[in-house]
Amino acid sequence: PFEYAPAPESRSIVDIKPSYGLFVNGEFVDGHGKSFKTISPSTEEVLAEIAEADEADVDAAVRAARKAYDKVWSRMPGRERAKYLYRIARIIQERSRELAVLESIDNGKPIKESRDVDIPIVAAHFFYYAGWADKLEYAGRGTDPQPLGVAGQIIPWNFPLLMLAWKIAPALACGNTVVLKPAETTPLTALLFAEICQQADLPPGVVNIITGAGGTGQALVGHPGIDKVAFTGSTDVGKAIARTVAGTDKKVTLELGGKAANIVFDDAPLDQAVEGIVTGIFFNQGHVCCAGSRLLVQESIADELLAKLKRRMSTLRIGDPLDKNTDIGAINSAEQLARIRELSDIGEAEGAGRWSPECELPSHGFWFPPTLFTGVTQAHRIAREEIFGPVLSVLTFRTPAEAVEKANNTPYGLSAGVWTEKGSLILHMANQLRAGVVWANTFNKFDPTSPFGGFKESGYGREGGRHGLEAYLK
Ligand code: TXE
Repeated sequence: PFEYAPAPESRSIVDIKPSYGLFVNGEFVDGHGKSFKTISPSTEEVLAEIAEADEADVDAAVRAARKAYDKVWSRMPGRERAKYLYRIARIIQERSRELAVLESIDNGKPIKESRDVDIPIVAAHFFYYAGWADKLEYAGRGTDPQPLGVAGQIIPWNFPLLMLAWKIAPALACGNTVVLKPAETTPLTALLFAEICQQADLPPGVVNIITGAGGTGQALVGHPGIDKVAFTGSTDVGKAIARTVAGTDKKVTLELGGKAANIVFDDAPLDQAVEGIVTGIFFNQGHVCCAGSRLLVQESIADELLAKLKRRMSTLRIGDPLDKNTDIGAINSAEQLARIRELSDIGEAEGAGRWSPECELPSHGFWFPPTLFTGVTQAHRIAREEIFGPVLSVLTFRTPAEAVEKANNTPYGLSAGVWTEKGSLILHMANQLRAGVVWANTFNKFDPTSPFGGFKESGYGREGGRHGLEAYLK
């Protein structure tokens, strides 16, 4: 328990409407389908009624995007498209407090993360890709790359606005138009982004936001009018999407689950490593596809490292996402909480040692304490399956070869972390680890210039950086 300090960015600065329609062709319109409620995971309070797009709504959005593509956006010189992206980036900066508070309310993440990490990186993505828009000399000339057309984009709930930025900024820079579906538990910042598009005078139809659950996503993926599917979410849904588009000429990029190893060697600076381990698994409640959910620690330092880690975990503050001191916020949904509980109970039943610091959890909302499992073996389900919560599984190793073997012993391959003072060992590990990102002496660092994406069942295609443009050009 700790003293709550209300954030200056308090609830009062956001204007949540009682209900929201769909954003199609530059306007908010009523959906033909049913509606659903979005709730605050930290209080279980109903925030708003959200339209659920049906097939006719999806069709209207795709048609609007096609028209905008054919008539306006793909014909516009890159330097003009850049102006819109810069304008959006600046409005995001101007409205960043509002966006951060809304994100924390709808998602449950701590305000210091939405305010200092998510929203600044969102703006940075629009600035970065704005810079590319006039460097792509396509516009039908010669052999230069062309935009794909209309992109159908489906995003998850863990970084609602950041995933939107990863998808929309490069697509627009390249001259595509988009229909984006946010996750059903976190639609509010995407709908505020729609308002920002209006404020930026973005031509109607260039960005369309349709809300709904898996059925809406399925209708979007299956619509014959889209040229590209960009998906971030679970591996199961990613595989279903790949099956749906098989045999069509739709391009696909998939960013799926992970089970990253955070590997600590005996010469590592231990205090720094402890910070990296904590960031790796407790940042955003562990709702991170590249979370360092498996700690691989060299046997000779395991006891010392775990003692330090437990002390550090005991200082983590869990509670109100709008409190600027909060380190761990709410679990995003009752379903996700049930999944985390189930896998944690399985971990215990399979014989791993479970530990959490003493902490008082709020009486309303969805909460899970920071949790450590020791004595985990590779056979344990908590060592193999993505938990997507604040749960760390600890395994040990003796040699670098054993660390590589254990780290790679997973169907996933999104990221990994290495902690050692030896530069040669870092390079060796980076070459051996089958992961799209390998961080050295840091973890969960993101930058718009740097490509991100998976090996193996973590998906294919890259987002971010110059490589992120390839996903939106032919
Ligand atoms: O994901 P879904 P869920 C993992 C994580 C989590 C698990 C389940 O392990 O515990 O997935 O989460 C839309 N066709 N990740 O159930 O269902 C859905 O509406 C088209 C990892 O929330 O994949 C939402 O917008 N779309 C991950 C989006 O897909 C469909 C982030 C993601 O939801 C659809 C999230 C369908 N058939 C979860 N079904 C990461 N890679 O970061 C659902 N959707």
